Amino acid sequence: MNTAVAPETEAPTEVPAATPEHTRTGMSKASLKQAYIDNLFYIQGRFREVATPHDLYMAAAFTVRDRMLDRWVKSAQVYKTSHARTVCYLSAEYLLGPHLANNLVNLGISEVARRAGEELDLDFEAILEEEEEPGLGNGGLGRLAACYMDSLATVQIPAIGYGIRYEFGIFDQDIQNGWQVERSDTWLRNGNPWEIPRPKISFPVRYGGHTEHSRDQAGRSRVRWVADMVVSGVAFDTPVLGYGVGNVNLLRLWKAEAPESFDFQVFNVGDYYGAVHAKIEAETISKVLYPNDEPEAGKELRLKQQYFFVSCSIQDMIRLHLNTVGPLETFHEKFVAQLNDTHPAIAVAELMRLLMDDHAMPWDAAWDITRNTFCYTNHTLLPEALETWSVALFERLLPRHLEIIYEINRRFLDTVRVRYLGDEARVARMSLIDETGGRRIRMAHLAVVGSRAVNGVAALHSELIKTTILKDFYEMSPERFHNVTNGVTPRRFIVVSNPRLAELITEFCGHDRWIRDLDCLRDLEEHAEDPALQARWREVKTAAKQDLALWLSQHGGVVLDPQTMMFDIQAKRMHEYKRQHLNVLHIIRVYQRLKQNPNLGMVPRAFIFGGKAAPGYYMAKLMIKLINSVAEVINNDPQVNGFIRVAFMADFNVKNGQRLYPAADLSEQISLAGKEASGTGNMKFSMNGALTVGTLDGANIEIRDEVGAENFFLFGMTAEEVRRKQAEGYRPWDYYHGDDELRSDIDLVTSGLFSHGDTNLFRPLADHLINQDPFMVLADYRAYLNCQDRISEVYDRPAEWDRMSILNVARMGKFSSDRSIRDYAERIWGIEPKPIGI
Ligand code: F58
Repeated sequence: MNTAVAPETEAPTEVPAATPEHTRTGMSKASLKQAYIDNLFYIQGRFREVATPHDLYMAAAFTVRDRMLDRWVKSAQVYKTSHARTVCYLSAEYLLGPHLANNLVNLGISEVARRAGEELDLDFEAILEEEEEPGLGNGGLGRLAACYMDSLATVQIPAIGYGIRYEFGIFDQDIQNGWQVERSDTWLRNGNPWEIPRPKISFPVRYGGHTEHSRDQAGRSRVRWVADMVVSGVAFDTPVLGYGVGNVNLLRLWKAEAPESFDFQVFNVGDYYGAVHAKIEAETISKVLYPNDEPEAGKELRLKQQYFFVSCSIQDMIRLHLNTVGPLETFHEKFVAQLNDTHPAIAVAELMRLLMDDHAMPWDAAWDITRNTFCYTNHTLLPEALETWSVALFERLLPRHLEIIYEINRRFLDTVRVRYLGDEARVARMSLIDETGGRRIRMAHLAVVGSRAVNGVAALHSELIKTTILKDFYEMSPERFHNVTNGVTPRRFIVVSNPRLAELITEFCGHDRWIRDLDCLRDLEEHAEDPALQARWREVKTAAKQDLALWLSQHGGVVLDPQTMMFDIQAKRMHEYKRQHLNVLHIIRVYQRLKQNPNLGMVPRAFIFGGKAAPGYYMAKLMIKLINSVAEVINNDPQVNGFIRVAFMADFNVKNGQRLYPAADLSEQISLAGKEASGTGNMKFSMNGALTVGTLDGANIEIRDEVGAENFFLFGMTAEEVRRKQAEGYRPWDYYHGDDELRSDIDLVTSGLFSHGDTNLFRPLADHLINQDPFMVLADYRAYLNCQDRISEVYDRPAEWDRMSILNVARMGKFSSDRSIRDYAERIWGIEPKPIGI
């Protein structure tokens, strides 16, 4: 059954509806106008003349939300009555980005809404700009969850995304004197029109205390957990509409509150401050997102957050199941729960606890259900990013879960012993408890043992998992290991962020099917050498560069020339493994070449960076300072600034990313091979016609396979070469001493040129490179430079560049998150689409 709507070009037009439309659901221009005026008046309580920009935005948001609600209710009804198997995506992070433009696209009413806005004399762009984005994530992992929510709805898979409604999302980044300064993100300050609070959907979540073991009348062992703290998790629901379909899924985020009764109890005995304190302590749990891109070792609040949202979510799933399908014995037939990294891995113990302690199920039955419910996605190989929690903290916070984990471990290790007789070293390696040093719980092991399937996020990553961090588990049950290469949603990352490109693609493909079937972009291939398309392609790119240049000049003051300059962009979290400093060394080399030969005749380049550093990550913050310091010198040096300029875009988030991707000529994906699990920025840039300079890391490998090696600028060591070099003993100082240009570039960093004479400021960075260089910047430096020279040569041949750019876009079908979700649905979840018509 094809339930997709007609393409947007055929979407409701200005033809008056035959029967009068409802102002809350009608899609005609007249209905939208009336709805907007009504919402401004009846919801915001304003008439046009006194409305603030925020009022104007809220009225638009409610107008759009109304149009999603009937589809939402219909979806919920169909899912419920058909007992549809449902995916529950458990993720501590959702980096959603602004909703309004995206929902307009998915409803198919962007154009008609724009025209309605014009007739109401509204500044459509200003309204879109007004939206505060929910930044409930750190980076790739959180953004992936958001892309997957869009695709789940679009490919019509019944799904619930569960997470935390952080009051403060990822910090806003300011740049002051070249340094990152963090400001708290107050995204809820003016209200959030997209969410619906559900005060009646609330669950108690307990912490601390002790357990009591007994036997019931039938002689079965029973456990009672007597906790010493309880908070309530309250549901806040956001509808997630698929593109061109009637399916609306649910994003359910939990807010922590003090349970009312608890409050009064304390108050009644006269301890007013105690009651207030308890309330604050409870509400702290969903207060703030941890802004780190590695796990926060030992932070009690972080573990409380994880358990908080997991417990609410599993209780909610049990409630839904008991309300619809019935006995808990079939729980795993109704639900599959995907663990987005180990942050929700405590769910394994929580489901066991609820089934056994609250629903009196015996261990084996409970384990069978649990093991068949969960699937686990790993997102990192970095050893320091593998989450562990001290047994002592667990014992204090979650004593019952610790008992369950011990029992899971005891039973699991017995099977290991039987399988590998006498191999106690293997038993120790596979244990859920790390006994080396202080005793710690290995959350990845808990996730693997408690799951039916395990997957990595790109082909290389999934292979490396099997040979490194989860080798023993792979050897024991290879059939449970999978790969699902990440993807990104083309709705947000092409249609919303690059409407000119979207229009051009539609024109040359002759259809807009590509928006929901990205493989259709292949239809562009035959036009790759067509001068007509190439000319238009270049116009679109230049226009996007103009937009970005204008924005940057207004926010930070750097002036870039979009006509002559290649826009060379690296935008992602600041991290040594991502090697922003390798990029900086190239800039310094070009700078030195220009200083030595001002008549070099090079391709002018704008080097643009964006990315946040974890607030406590000193080296990453120093890299930001270095970029800004190099920018200051170069941008103010008239001898070179006609050829090169450097810009750091402050506050790289989803909204700002949407300004960058369309404007890039060159996308920097230069992590050390074997370190970036997948990367998804690489896909967003390439989808927007940027060519990639990249290593054979993460999904870069698959991008190169798809677009063709001749359309990708490859450099650097392979993961295997990296491994070998590390095994041989890597000596960065050999590179430093063996390459005059490299030495001179690093020496310039510490010369004081970029630090007003201070030769110490960047010393830690340079010393670290020369002495340790854990991410082998020096080993890849020369290859990177040579590759950059080739890139400049090709950029000088516009027809060739344009052809490569068109082919990149044409061959990006694989990297739609729709494909990823279909992979999960078919190969891991065993779920069929449940189409809902419009
Ligand atoms: C990222 N991980 C990977 N973690 O680094 C990236 O290669 C991959 O494309 C992406 O996941 C999606 O699979 C990532 O973003 C985090 O941000 C965590 C936040 C919480 C603490 C641990 C890291």
